[in-house]
Amino acid sequence: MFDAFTKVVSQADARGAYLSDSQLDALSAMVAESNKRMDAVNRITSNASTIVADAARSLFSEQPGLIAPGGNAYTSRRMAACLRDMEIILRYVTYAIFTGDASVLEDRCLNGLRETYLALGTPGASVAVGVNKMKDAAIAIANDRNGITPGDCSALMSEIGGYFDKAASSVG
Ligand code: PEB
Repeated sequence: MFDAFTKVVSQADARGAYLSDSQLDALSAMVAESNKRMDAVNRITSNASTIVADAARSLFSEQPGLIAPGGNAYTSRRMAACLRDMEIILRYVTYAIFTGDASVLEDRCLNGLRETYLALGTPGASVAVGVNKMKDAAIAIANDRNGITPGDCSALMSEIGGYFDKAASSVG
């Protein structure tokens, strides 16, 4: 598991090189902007259950077969597993945002997830739709300009979007 700093150290060490100017510049820009990152993590974390529940409701209304008899989210046990999975994915996305690196998400959550869903008969494409809905909700919450001094959050928002995209494409 890397964060933005250890990732760069590992890359430099693999070349036996000192940290390059561009690596130092990128990390110092990240540090300078880190309040935005922490605010985004805080906002998404404190709205996590709403993000999960709304995304699941919307997924089930678009794909009612999932909660009909025979559907992969039918019966409370499977519904609970489904909500839990979405919560797990969102939690690892918040870790990736916090560390500025996708490796925690990749290694601890997404690695083998497609195969798990194949084995369970869980439709990965539907999970991907749910993840995309969480992405839209999380970005809307993290990028909400109400009540704060608005700054340029575009790079951070696209980074956040990238983590959700990685999760969606690894199962969908
Ligand atoms: C991944 N999900 C399920 C299982 C596992 C995961 C390992 C099997 C064991 C269990 O049931 O608990 N676990 C999960 C995860 C990590 C982990 C992400 C990462 C660290 O450890 N069903 C649907 C929807 C979708 C869904 C499309 C969006 O119809 C999910 C939610 N996952 C779902 C369901 C099950 C499951 C298990 C319904 C139960 C399937 C079953 O038992 O038949």
